Amino acid sequence: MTQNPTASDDVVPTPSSPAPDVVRCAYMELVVTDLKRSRDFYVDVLNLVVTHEDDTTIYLRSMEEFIHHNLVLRQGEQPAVAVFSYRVRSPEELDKAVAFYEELGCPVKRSKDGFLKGIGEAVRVQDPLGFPLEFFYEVDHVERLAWRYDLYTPGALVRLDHFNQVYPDVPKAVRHMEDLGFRVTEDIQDDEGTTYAAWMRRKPTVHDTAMTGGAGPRMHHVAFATHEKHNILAICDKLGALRLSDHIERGPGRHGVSNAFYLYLRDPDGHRVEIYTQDYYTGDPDNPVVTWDVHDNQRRDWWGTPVVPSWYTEASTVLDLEGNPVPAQVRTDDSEMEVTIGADGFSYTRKGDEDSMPHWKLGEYKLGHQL
Ligand code: XXG
Ligand code: FE2
Ligand code: CA
Repeated sequence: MTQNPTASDDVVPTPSSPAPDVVRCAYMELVVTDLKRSRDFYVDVLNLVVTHEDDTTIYLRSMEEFIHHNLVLRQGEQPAVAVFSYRVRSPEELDKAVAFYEELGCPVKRSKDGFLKGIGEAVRVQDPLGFPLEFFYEVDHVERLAWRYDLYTPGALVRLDHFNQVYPDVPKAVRHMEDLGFRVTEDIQDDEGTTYAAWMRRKPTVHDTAMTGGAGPRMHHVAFATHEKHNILAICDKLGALRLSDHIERGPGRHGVSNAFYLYLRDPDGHRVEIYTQDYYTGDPDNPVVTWDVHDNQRRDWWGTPVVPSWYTEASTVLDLEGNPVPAQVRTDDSEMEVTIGADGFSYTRKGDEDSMPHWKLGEYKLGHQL
């Protein structure tokens, strides 16, 4: 890892070219090291639907998706993320994407036939933060399985909900994503003005992507939505029944941020997948931003359940447009884990009563910290 020069005075310039009109996060392309094992996890355990597969690549979708895929698994040597892909509002938006990123001096590739099966003309860039992004409009439509209750399983995944990215300088990343047309819905800060994480949207939910402070650029997780909380519990029960409970990293629980019910899993390569349900509508132009205090012990879990250290520290490598790993820069601002867990940090349940954390819960934090 290289050292991040200065976290705060480093700003990505705002391009004079208009940003492409992004509709929503559409799919992620994951590099996996054992395609068969990953297929077992995503198809046999999580019941994603196979749109197409060959010896090297599996194209998957959730039950309510009508575009060709919302997750791609590609066989490779090292686990990584090849692309975070966004759908744009019209084919013309691709010209805007090219101009926007070329003005920023970013690597840009455009393909008339698309980079992957099922996707038409597309633009891929390595954005100024180092993340590989794709923009496309044209896409094959496939059967939307929303009415196929004969195929539904108790833990059915219905939509791709969001991405989550790790980056050392969250304000820099947020400012750049705002230039791309994203709006902040929630964030986590402290009284000194340090930002630890931020959630940003294009579609009218809490987010299409979020920035989590940490060594990056890396991919924190990809999240699929279920209809109901009980679907998430069914996934936990199934993992237990299959003696695969070690794939559960955090949860189930209720988030403070986003108000959603959640579960985090790790796939066979360690890629983190969140199962998520019931956040709220954010589409009004004056949707209020919710800012959480980093010391509020209910911000990341509404029930105050401690966040496991791996959730803060581990994330997936991202690739540049040539397929090479992008080196991660360390965060120089305070780390959220350090300011909230253990001897130097603190969390409160009731503000003004900062010593209120019961001793057994503090013990749990410290134990977690040492692991
Ligand atoms: O989607 C999310 C998350 O980014 O995965 C994490 C919503 C909320 C949270 S948090 O852990 O901050 O409650
Ligand atoms: Fe998430
Ligand atoms: Ca809710």
